Amino acid sequence: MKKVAVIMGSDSDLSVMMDAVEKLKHFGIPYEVHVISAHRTPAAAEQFASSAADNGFGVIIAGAGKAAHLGGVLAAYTTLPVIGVPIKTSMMGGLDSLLSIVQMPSGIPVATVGVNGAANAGILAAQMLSLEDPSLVEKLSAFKEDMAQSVAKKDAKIQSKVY
Ligand code: RP5
Repeated sequence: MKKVAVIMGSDSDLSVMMDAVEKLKHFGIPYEVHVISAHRTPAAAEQFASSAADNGFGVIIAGAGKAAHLGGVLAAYTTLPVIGVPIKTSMMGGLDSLLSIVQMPSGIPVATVGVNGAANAGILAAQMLSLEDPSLVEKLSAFKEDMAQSVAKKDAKIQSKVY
């Protein structure tokens, strides 16, 4: 199975990005986690992205905050799909990060999840890899079934409170 790269602009993003890591672990997907900054280490960003496909990666998840160019820069150097995770910020609540990631000019898409939506980035990466891996399709189906059962339990639980 191809690997997923979980890249973040700073170690201050790690607590959010661990939600993606947890999902990759859940689905049994191999991964690597690195701090690479579009602004502070641009050469490393180019090097990582331009060699990612040859190094066995199938998807890149990129988490960054503020003027969050990491996903776009990585996407510029690879044909692999890149999923951007806007990190919540103290000044604008992550709207700055969200718009920096989602408003890519035509030609270099970055699939963007919600602010701090790293869990969804992990699930989306699994769905992308599932196109080539039937075992992941089964795991994703089971995941959806578990969620449905969890909602059904919540529905049953509130019944005694509302009548
Ligand atoms: C971005 O700037 C990082 O992704 C992080 O979300 C934000 C702040 O970084 P630090 O100043 O905490 O290193 O590049």
